[in-house]
Amino acid sequence: MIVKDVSAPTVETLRSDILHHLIYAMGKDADHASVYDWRMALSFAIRDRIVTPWFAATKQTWDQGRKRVYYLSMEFLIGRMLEDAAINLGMRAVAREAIESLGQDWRAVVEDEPDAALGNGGLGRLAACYMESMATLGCAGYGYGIRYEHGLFKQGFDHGRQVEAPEDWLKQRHPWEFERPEVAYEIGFKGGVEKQGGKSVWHPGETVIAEAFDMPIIGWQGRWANTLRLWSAKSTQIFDLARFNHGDYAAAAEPEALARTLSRVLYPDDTTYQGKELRLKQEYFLTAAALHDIIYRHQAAGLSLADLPKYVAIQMNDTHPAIAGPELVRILTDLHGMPFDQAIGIAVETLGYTNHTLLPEALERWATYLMGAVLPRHMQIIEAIDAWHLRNNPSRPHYVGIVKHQEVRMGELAFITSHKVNGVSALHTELIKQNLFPELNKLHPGRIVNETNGVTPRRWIRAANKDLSYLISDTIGDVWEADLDRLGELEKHVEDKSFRDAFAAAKHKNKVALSNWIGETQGVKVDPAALFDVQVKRIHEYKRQLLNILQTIAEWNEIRTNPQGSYLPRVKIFGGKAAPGYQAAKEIIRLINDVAFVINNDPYVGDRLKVVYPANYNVSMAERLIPASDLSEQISTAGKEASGTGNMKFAMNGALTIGTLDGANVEIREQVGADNFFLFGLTAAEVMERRKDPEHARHAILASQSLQDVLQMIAEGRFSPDEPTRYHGLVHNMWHSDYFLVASDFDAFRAAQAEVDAAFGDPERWWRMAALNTARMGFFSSDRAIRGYMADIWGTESAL
Ligand code: 26R
Repeated sequence: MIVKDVSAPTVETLRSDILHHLIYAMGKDADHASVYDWRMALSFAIRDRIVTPWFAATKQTWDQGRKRVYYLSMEFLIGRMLEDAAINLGMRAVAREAIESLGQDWRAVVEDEPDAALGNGGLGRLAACYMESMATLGCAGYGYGIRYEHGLFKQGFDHGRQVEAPEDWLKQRHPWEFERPEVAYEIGFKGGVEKQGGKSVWHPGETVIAEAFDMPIIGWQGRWANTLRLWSAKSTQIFDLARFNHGDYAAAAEPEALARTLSRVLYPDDTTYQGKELRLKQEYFLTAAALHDIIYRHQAAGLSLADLPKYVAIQMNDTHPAIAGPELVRILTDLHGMPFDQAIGIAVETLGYTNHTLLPEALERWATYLMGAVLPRHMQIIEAIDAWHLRNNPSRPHYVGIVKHQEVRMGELAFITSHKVNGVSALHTELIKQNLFPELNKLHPGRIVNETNGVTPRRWIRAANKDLSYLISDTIGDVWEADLDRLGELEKHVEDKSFRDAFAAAKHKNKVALSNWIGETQGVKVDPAALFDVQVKRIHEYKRQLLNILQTIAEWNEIRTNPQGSYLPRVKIFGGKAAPGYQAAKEIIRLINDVAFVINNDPYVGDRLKVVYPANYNVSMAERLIPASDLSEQISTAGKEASGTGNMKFAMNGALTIGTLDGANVEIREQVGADNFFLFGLTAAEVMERRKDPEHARHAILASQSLQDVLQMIAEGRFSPDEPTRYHGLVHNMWHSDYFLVASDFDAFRAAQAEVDAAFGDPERWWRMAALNTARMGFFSSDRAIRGYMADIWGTESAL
């Protein structure tokens, strides 16, 4: 077991460390330091305490010849690091006291840190939770990603419309990374392939350098730490001096600028994939740099390449790094002379593939001409893998290979080059088997496994919800952070009124804080006693924010037509970004903002209904909203949401879910109990059935007077008086297409919302339900998920 160096420092030591870094790293004295300077000094003081366990963990991994896990992901949506690091090191209280003793405000310092937003949504945030859990569990591993200069765009609203601005997290120093200029690999693109005496030699036409930046990821209580290694692109050719001397300064800098575009921006598109050469290059850039690094390390340890699967497990986070299969085969055959059959065997044993989506438009496919142009040798190898697979497996009637209709299908490629393929919730895994890869599943029974997603309780309960954390620790002691099943011990306290009161009080405190923030930043006054009904996630038609806002309009109508009725006050909170090119999603954003304006300014309504949509939802905003939520909206069309992870964060923090039988909602409902979950809507099977009726939308609308009224109002321009036709397209689509079955689920959704009202109106009942949600969510810790990966896919054991 590792020696830990995390006995929290005293306030005095930390204080003097902060001052030391302020002076010697920031070059400031206390009288002239800005919040930024203080944040840096504090971050360095905390970082110093990560380094020892980090070195120790790395050394132990090598000394013991441990198998290592490499998690390849185009996205890591980390958010802020300072407070999380302090918490995992057990020194948040000390850090806070130290910085306050220096006259600084803790929250101001913490919130000065920009989010590391190197991801779009679920997939990227999952990767961040998994890195933290691997470090907590002592699973020796590395994350590999891209050090994007600009993370996910910043969202603003202009008259309700989304506007995008570039994100700039590296404008200031990033204290959590270590640049490793000595770790640099040359990555090739394009060019041609030459046959030399039976051997293939790729001569790239372009090359760039991948340079490593390392971030230590510290686990709970500092017992283990891993590395997140992010690659930054640099030009092989620094500078064209000849051109410079001729006075052509722009041209002289061109090679550098071109190379750098590779790690310039994160693709902000998590829906449709448009065949972008740059995206393919980014994917190869990440994958090739990672594989070079892995192989280098393996060989430097004196190990044979034939033994790679004994020491290395590589996980592909969706198909984005799926070029890993062909690249590994290329390295083993072309560069190391291994026979093809042995090389592909090693690749399959080493690789695993996690699928995160069934949406056809999000499944990557590359035109063979593009793949052939950008990666000519890989294109040949892909064809060889396709032929090898066909040779070794009986052909099946509906078999789909890797290359079809002049496209390379990355899902099939990833499947065929992996020993395990996993879905991210029980339902999703079933649908992968039945609908996505039915034939491959029959050829390779047992290859598809399920690993239901999880989230880290350190960030999502302990850091984000201090009051709930203290209540939990006071009630059951404090080992739950590393053993979330222990939350189950809360159950016996749920019948205790004083416990429920304390639970409600913690929630109320968070709601007061959120109300203040909404007042200050959104200019909307909300009542903390109201029901906080929250839907935060990427804006997508399948996630059905439209259903939610239509229901909001229906409630508003109800209040207006029957103003004497008694209504429980509600605050509808929305948050999320749309992909910049996704017009339908952007229209939904605008509608929500238009509706919010009308309702919030309606004097009849007063406190009974408010709609708020703070711009630029990100990890930090999630940490603010989720602990203050009463109701979690998880209302996707059944069969579309692979898992969801926000759904887990809400329920852990004592919000009740209103949701469909989709993704992990199914398992959440099983865990918390059907009585403590507001279920509505068609099932995945019913959705498929319903779509067979080409007029399902019209039929559903005609059956619902309230939906007809709502659509009529939108069509008449009640929410867009300056442009009454604004939503004609949207309303038309509701009547004539409605692919995501908003109309079909509308009445059921309203009925479920009425049940929510009834439950919230009975505080005894509500707080019992809410507390039971927290008590029964232990299963959804990312520690459980990572243990599953270690046992079922990676074949590794904890070093702790
Ligand atoms: C551009 C393109 C190739 C692309 C498509 C889709 C890029 C990124 C995505 C993101 C998808 C795969 C994603 O984030 N999926 C989400 O993964 C979460 C973690 O498993 C799930 O919880 C969530 O249901 C799923 O939508």
